[in-house]
Amino acid sequence: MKLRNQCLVFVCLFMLSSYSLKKEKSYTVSLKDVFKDEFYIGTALSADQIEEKAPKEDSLIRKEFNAITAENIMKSMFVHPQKDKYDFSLADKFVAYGKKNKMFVHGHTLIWHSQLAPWMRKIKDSVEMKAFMKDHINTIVSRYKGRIGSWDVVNEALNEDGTLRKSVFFNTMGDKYLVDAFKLAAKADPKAELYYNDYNIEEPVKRAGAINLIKKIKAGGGKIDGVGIQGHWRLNSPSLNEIEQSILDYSALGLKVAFTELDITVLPNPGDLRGADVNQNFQGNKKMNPYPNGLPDSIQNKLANRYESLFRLFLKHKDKISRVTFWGVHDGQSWLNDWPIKGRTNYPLLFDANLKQKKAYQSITNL
Ligand code: 9MR
Repeated sequence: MKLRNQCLVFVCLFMLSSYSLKKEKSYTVSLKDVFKDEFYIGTALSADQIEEKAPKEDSLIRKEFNAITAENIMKSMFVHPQKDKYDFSLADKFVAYGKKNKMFVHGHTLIWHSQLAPWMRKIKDSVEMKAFMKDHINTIVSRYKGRIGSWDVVNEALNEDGTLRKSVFFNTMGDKYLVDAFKLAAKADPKAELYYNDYNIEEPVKRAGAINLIKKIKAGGGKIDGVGIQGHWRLNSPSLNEIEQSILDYSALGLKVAFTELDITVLPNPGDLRGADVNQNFQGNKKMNPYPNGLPDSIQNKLANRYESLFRLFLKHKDKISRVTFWGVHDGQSWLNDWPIKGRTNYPLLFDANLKQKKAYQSITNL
């Protein structure tokens, strides 16, 4: 009898503990766990986040994401401010942060016309440019060999019509700089995955330009492993068809596809105002900043539906997609609060400015 009672107590305890475990599981759902068998779920980190300055943000980052990109601190002007001077203080912390938290670390970015140090803009000819690229790429990539899993080797080299941007790289070396950049990166870390990264390259005309560029790199003997579609998108565009066709087209070239800077603006864009003068000053114009005190439910729902349909598409092509990275952790830090108009309140991500999950978070994790 005593034994029977003991057994009963044991069974009850077991049932109770497995119930509370299950309950806990539903609380600890996270983006990275939900998609762990499909692709990495990444975020861009600000300098403060790399330095773990806000404990609440830090635990959210560690709970939700398994891949990181530095939003700014690895760009040329910060890591290579003068010809003979590199500054890796924050970049080292960024890479250590990823290692400590067992995250995939992505390097952004080696060759980009923007956020260059002033001295780089003065490079005049191909001899100087070649020497710069060799030193710059080799120094940075070798330093993190085996610790940075993939690199945006070249960022935003294309104009909207698919032609090559007249950057300081192009102006000094012609299109040869593209192949050279990929060769130099592969030499410095043969195992790192090398990406071409750009925005709007899901749109047909620019996509054709990107395909040409990738073919050119391959034909010249450069190693390129993937393409980064940035994904700075809107509620109604680009269409899912365009995005799907891009996934198919790029992977048909033998490349991995990553969505590298995903966010969705919910605010009007001066460019949408047909006939409006884009040079007009929209700052302080209430029409252009319609939700300063919170996002209405109707738009919150639209955002959730948009994210849901995007992730449905990503899941459909999970075999071709390596990573989906959001451009920031929460709405409060998004660059879209200041672009294309300064000082607005935008809502492009999955967590609001108080770090609360938005409906879009649920719509994705419920998939
Ligand atoms: O989010 C970045 C913002 O803080 C910087 O001010 C801006 C400077 O150009 O760069 C932003 O990030 C860009 C990224 O590095 C490349 N693709 C476009 C991103 C948004 O502008």
